[in-house]
Amino acid sequence: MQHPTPKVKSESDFVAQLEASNLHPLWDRFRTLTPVKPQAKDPPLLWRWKDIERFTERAVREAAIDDVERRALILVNPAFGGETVTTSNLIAAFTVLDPGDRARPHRHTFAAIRFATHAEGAATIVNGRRCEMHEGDLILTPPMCWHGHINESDHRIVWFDAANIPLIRGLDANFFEPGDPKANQFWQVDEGDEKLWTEPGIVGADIQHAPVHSPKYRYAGDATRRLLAALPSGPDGARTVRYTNPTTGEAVMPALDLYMSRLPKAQATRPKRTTCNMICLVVSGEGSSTVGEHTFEWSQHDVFSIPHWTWASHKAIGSNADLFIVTDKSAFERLDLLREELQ
Ligand code: 1HN
Repeated sequence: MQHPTPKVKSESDFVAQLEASNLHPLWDRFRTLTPVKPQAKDPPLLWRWKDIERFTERAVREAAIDDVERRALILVNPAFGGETVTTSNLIAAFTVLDPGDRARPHRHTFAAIRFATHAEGAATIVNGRRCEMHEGDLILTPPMCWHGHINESDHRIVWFDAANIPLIRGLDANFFEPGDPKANQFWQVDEGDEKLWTEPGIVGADIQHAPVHSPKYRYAGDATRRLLAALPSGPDGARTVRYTNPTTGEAVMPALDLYMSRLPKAQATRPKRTTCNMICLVVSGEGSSTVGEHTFEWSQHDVFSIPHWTWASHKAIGSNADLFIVTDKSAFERLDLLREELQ
């Protein structure tokens, strides 16, 4: 399907005169203004954990935590021409903290998350609640919630981060507030009100909460793994968990939406494409994915992107594989722009 060729051939001096008066003729711009379908700027890309890991040592030596806001290595697709973008609307990174490191408190309007890969002994404090970071735990830092990180273990810690910074920058809606790096009381908290949201299926009848994002900040890896083991397969052939706001059953945040898929071994999922964007972290297992015209083989802690409106199919090799998936799907739902197709 294409736009019809415009029948009007405008005199070029007319277009030039319009332009000089800050006017554009729609008939001349229609094709660029309204493409007939989404056209992702980026081809899909795979970042191998073993290539990232070799830089973590140097990052610790060269960037003292007290000199930097966050010690994160961001995954960038060169198709964005040097912009710090992983795929449209989203960025992913790995954060490195040495024993004793504290990443000072701050808050911002973009939404962010951490997923614990090698983070045993670390904690993220979110709005005065201490969230432990055991293997496979997900920690939300929703818009404008204060958060800081601490490594209280005797070993180096690495975790996976994701955020919707490119979306918020595109809207020019970013606000950022640094916290007080010397405020010791920030770190001296326990799980606090996180206790109100840990029991599945029950919530306090008289608890007030702002439903705009999840009031629960920590999603335990144990619980996710239990549910994945119990779930039937979905229409694409994978078993998929959506992380939800326990007060609404909807996505955890209005513009960042999170999933975990368990791929059965040796059976490719049905190819799917969607208008939203995805970043996949390989949590466990090995396998391959065909995304658009590219096929990637991946193993634990590799990361790959699925740009919007690009067919994607995944296959585990040997045994099951789990993919943690970061998307902007809830933003597309709210704008009534979500379209999905399954082959
Ligand atoms: C971020 O906001 C944090 O706030 C950590 O703790 C890592 C990596 C990329 C983009 C934003 C944080 C990040 C990040």
